[in-house]
Amino acid sequence: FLSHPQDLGIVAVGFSGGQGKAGVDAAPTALIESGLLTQLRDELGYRLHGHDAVHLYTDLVPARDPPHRGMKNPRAVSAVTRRIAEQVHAQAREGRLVLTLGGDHSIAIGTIAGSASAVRARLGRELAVIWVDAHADINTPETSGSGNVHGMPVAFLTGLAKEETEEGVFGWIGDEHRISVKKLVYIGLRDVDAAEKKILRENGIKAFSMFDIDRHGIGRVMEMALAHIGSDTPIHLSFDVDAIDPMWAPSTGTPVRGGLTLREGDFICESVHQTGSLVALDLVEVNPRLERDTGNDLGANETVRAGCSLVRCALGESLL
Ligand code: B3U
Ligand code: MN
Ligand code: MN
Repeated sequence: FLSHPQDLGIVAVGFSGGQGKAGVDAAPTALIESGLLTQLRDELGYRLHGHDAVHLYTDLVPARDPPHRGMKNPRAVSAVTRRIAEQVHAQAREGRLVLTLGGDHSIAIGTIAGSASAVRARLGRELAVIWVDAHADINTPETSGSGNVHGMPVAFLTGLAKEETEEGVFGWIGDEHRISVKKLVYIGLRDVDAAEKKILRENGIKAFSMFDIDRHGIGRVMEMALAHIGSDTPIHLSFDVDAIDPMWAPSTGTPVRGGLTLREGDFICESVHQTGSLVALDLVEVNPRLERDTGNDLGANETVRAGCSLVRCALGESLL
């Protein structure tokens, strides 16, 4: 699906407004300083585009941003994700693979909106999404207990949550930005709200929880996940680092024990790479500050290191 598969568009997003903990905005810089982009260029042979800036989008954050339908920072998240959608779309329209370094997971409203619309415009195809996460992130504003938009992106992207009018806060999201619930697959779930379980059930959404991974093994789960999407379908992989067990990735806003091993995470990425259908990749929720501030530099460094490994695996590092 990529006309320039060795060209990699980079969107580095220092944004934390989809949840309450500062520091997730420092992730792109931490990932880049640990050598990620240099490795992608020098070891994996990618030509990089858009890598010279870490976007903070401070111009888009309004001074006053009171809750809307219970959502916290609604205008900031909407404006930032709208800009991200434009950036990702512009890179994807060139036929490049797009790598977005977050940022909290609310930014996937922008990344997936941008790649879904680009895949439609360029190929006339529907985008499939593989969402790797401890959480389902499919609350609507009305079902969310926290009001944090990083727990809602999938609801907006599938149209399960909508604004009544185009003037509404997320009214810029149109049909061209949306994905089908049929082309969505979850992997790694283990902390899903009751209302989210109902949404998953009622919409027949394919989900592989940690239970399924223990039962079948990650190899079989990836076969089933990719079979559900169907071969010859462009894939957007949205990877929340909290899918990985806190043993390897503790420095994240909402760590949940009992997660993927580092190898299982890498294997997911390798399997998606192997399809040849990957068009975009997000790595989100790395928060290097959380463990650093409690004096655990190792925890922060290990989390950054895990994130780098996931990205390299998705981009073909393990190919012999
Ligand atoms: N489901 C809860 C918690 C949560 C979602 N995503 C994360 N945490 N990282 C919520 O706030 O919607
Ligand atoms: Mn998430
Ligand atoms: Mn999560």
